[in-house]
Amino acid sequence: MIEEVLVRRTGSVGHISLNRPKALHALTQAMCEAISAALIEWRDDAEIAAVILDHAEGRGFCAGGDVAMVRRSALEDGGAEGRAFFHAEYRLNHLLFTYPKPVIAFMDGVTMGGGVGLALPSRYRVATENTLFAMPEGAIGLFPDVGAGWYLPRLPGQIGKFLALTGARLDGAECLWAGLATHFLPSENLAEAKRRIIERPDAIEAVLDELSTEPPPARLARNAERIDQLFAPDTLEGILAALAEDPSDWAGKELKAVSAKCPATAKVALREFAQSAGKRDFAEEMALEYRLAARMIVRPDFIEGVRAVLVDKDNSPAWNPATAEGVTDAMLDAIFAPLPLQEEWTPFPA
Ligand code: QUE
Repeated sequence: MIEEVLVRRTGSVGHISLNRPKALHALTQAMCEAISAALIEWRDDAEIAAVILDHAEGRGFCAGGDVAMVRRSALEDGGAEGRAFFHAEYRLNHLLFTYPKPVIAFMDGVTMGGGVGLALPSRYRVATENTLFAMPEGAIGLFPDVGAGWYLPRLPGQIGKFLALTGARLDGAECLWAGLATHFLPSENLAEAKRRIIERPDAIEAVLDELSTEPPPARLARNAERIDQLFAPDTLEGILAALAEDPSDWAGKELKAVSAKCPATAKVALREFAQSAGKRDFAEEMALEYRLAARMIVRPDFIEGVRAVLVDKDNSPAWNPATAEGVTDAMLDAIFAPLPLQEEWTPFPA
């Protein structure tokens, strides 16, 4: 069997490469566990100074998680296998967030959902001309997870709400502008960057600075002002109304994007983000997101969303509730409620 994660050490640098090219390196539970095991081993290994996180062959850094499996699990075992996957994935996200050594993530291609959860907690996040970044969960009736409730509300202005509600895809220049990436390198410089990092793991920042180039202008910067205006309302209804009242083509296009996404996902995201400021630490965020995942994967919207996007690929999901008004506070209360104590998410022991 070809290993879905390649793990090796070169000198004093640990090197983890996602290697599931047929699925754009979307994460499985086994991949999350293999990455976590390597990171835990290297955390306490005095000879390891830094960790490189990239993908092996083919396109894409990481397209997300194995949501087709999660859907099957929801249909066949009440979501047990799906919850086990998210538990393992969120432990990995938290391990990266709290990791004491520098991790350099190379976002050289599709970086969505689960890939975002690997890249954003990494100290150095390298975008390229191939980077395609998104939190697209609204298209499948899931919710912005893998720590999105921590990162997105901390982006400038209303960019985080914009990304969550529209599923907008950002390129590498936009990722750098928004602070999602720390560096922009042409992909032709990546092999040299990794070689020099392995040679000088004490000089990562200098290596990346030196091999960086000026990115093209970020489209997102031009739209930031209207994003901050139109996505300012606290409610989904308010944002939809603001977009509908704006006569520009841009607002019309974004209104269509938001309206096509799952209304329950959007309202879960808004409540998740509103609670973010009150979080003391990232573990608290992941415990909340695990509750949300446990509830969302067994809702009909998730079954339907994955069907429409990944199974039948007709891209015409029928959401239920179909409108913002249909998603009530009582539904959200049930989705956000604590799990029974033994079922709550916990991080790896420190
Ligand atoms: C929205 C999503 C996901 C998505 C598409 C969306 C997602 C995800 C994948 C994905 C893509 C390719 C694969 C795979 C999964 O697509 O979360 O296993 O091979 O993981 O529109 O949220």
